[in-house]
Order: sequence, then C-alpha cells, then structure tokens
Amino acid sequence: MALTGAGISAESGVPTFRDAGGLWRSYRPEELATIGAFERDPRTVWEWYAWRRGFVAECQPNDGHRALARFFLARGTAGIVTQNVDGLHTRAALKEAGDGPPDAALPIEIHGAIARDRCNRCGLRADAEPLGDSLPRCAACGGMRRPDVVLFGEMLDSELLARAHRLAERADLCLVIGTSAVVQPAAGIPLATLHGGGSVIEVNTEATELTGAATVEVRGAAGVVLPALLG
Ligand code: BV8
Ligand code: ZN
Repeated sequence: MALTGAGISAESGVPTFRDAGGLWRSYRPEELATIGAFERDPRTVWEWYAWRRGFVAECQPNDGHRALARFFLARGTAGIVTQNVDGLHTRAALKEAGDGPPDAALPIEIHGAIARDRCNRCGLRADAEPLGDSLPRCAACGGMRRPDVVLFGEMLDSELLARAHRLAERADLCLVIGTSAVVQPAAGIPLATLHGGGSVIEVNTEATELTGAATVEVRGAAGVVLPALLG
C-alpha cells in the first residue's frame, strides 16, 4: 500500500500544506482549515477554499502520481491512501487506465475532496459550485454547505479510516510518500504496517517524524523517485 501527503503534489505546483496559506493573504492553514474558523468566519474559510479549488483545478498529476497509479493498476488491487484533497491521484488513475477500469489506482481519500461540497447539517454531498455573494446552502435541507474535507478538530470518516488501517495491517510494505507525518490519525497508518511485521519505505525530500521508524528512507522528490522505484 501507499500513504501519500501534500509532498506528492508539490511538483504539480500544489503548495504543501505548510505553505498553502503563505500564498493567500497572511493566513496560516492551521488557522483556516479548522472547524472553529469555519463556524466563526465561514466566508473567509469559504474564500480560501474557493481560491484553492481554482488553483488545484489548473494543476496536473505529476510523474509521481502517474507511476504510483501504473503500479497499482498492474497489481490489480487498490492500495493508495491519501491525506490530500486535491484529487490528483484520481486524475492520474483515469489517465493511466486509458479505457480500462481505473479502480485499482483510485485512492482512499481519508481527508475528503476539495472539489466536492457537503451539507454541514444533513451530510448531502454535491459538486462544488462557484462561490457567490451568499454562502452556499444545501438543496435538500437548506443547511450550510461546506467543502467536503475533514477540517482540523473534526473526526475522519470512520469507515474510510478502518479501510486504510486494514490495508496497513495486512501490507508487506507501506510506501510513505511526501508527508511530514505529524497529522493524526493519518500518521499512525504506517505504524500499523510495522506492527503487522511489514516494512515502511519513506520517500521524502526531508527527514520527518516517521524517518526514525522507517525501514528504508529514500531522500528525494516523489516525481523522480517513484518512476525509478516503481517503473
Ligand atoms: C482529529 C483537509 C479528533 C483540509 C487536513 C490541537 C488542536 C486541534 C487538533 C489537534 C491538536 N493537536 C493535535 C490535533 C489533532 C489534529 C492534528 O493532527 N494536528 C497536527 C497539526 C498536530 N488532527 C485533527 O484535527 C484530525 N481530527 O484528530 O479529530 C477529534 C476527537 C474528538 C472530537 C473531535 C475530533 C483531522 C486531521 C485532518 C485535517 N485536515 N486536510 C485541507 O487539506 O484543506 S490535514 C492537511 O494536513 C492536509 O491533508 C495535508 O495533507 C496535511 C499536512 O500534512 P502533509 O500531507 O504531511 O503535508 P505537509 O505540508 O505537512 O508535509 C509535506 C511533506 O512533503 C514534507 O515532509 C516535505 O518534506 C515533503 N515534500 C515536499 N516536496 C516533496 C516532498 N516529498 C517528496 N517529494 C517532493 N517533491
Ligand atoms: Zn442538507
């Protein structure tokens, strides 16, 4: 299996989480991507997500996303778990699958997807629409719509997290790519592979919280390392 973070999308031009806010006024992501900020100031959080949606829509999957997609398509069984909400793994899966089924390369998106909205009251999901003068409302119940991502301070979807942990516990290898391994509970997923007797290979341009526990650390950019490692 593979667990990916913002670093796999860096070469696509998507700012890693730590500098996402740096490009947008003077806010820090940790201040904006929180349920507290959304409840306090939904318009500012919505404007940040609308900006990020537009930014990400212009980005393309890079060689790292595509090598990972080819690897899982060749294996025929799904194994990508991502913290990213940018949708680039899904776009890589569709590109690499051609007219074949993309399923084996589709990711478990444990933090949700920025291109979708969700109703804060009834949970109804809908495709994103351009942000207008008034904040988006749910067509079914009139509740407040928000981006379909897990904000800091919110629980992850327990079913998705359980699927990710089942993959990790059974995996011989967890390839951990482009994550600083500080965000919980995602950062615990590779440890489940180690506890299950499997190995962890970390692909990152820097050392991280996980490096000490990794079986092998490959120091380099995902877009360069993954095609070399996975073919
Ligand atoms: C929860 C969706 C429990 C949004 C995201 C204090 C207050 C509040 C909460 C907490 C707190 N202390 C701890 C917590 C828990 C918190 C947490 O873990 N905080 C951290 C910061 C300490 N976790 C949560 O809040 C989670 N929920 O715990 O709920 C709970 C219990 C009871 C009741 C209620 C709740 C929710 C976590 C999910 C948050 N949402 N994303 C959005 O994206 O807009 S997480 C967000 O951070 C992104 O998903 C992103 O992926 C992630 C950041 O992590 P990384 O992916 O690792 O990205 P980062 O930039 O950090 O690192 C990039 C790495 O890539 C670097 O290592 C870099 O070296 C490397 N790199 C760069 N370029 C390359 C590269 N590598 C390879 N190639 C390259 N080219
Ligand atoms: Zn609703």
